[in-house]
Amino acid sequence: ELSPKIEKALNDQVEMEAASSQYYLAMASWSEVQGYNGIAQFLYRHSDEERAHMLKLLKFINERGGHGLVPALKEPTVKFKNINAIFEHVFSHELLVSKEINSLVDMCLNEKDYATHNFLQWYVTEQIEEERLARYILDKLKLIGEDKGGLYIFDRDLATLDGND
Ligand code: OFO
Repeated sequence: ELSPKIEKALNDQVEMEAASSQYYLAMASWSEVQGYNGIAQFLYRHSDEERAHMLKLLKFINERGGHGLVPALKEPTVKFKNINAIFEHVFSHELLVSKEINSLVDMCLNEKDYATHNFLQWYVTEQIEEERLARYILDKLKLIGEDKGGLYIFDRDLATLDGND
């Protein structure tokens, strides 16, 4: 059984994942409108992944005798300066998510909730991957600099880039 404290913390994380999904969706839509179709595809996929992260949490809460709550969400940022700004945003957002996951893990240990602690290991691993991917993309953008041809190729490559690259 989940303690009310852990249930509340997990529901807060449901909200964070749902908000992440919305952020990525807004970035995807902006990129598509600007003509960056490959980047948009990458971000649409990422938005779906965040929704999956949210669902996994919500179902776990229910399985453990709690109630997974569907949160109200604020409108995300919908306009961006450029592609670099998008991926800097992605990176700092993922660092924030990692921090939240870590404090959840910490709370589970303090509360001796080993079942939830075990469940959260999936998210710990996922965040390593998310940070790595965001860093990889920022490094590529640094290499590209102001080179328009480079950005064109980057956009094309992102259409098929996934977590395993
Ligand atoms: Fe981006 O990993 Fe969930 O939030």
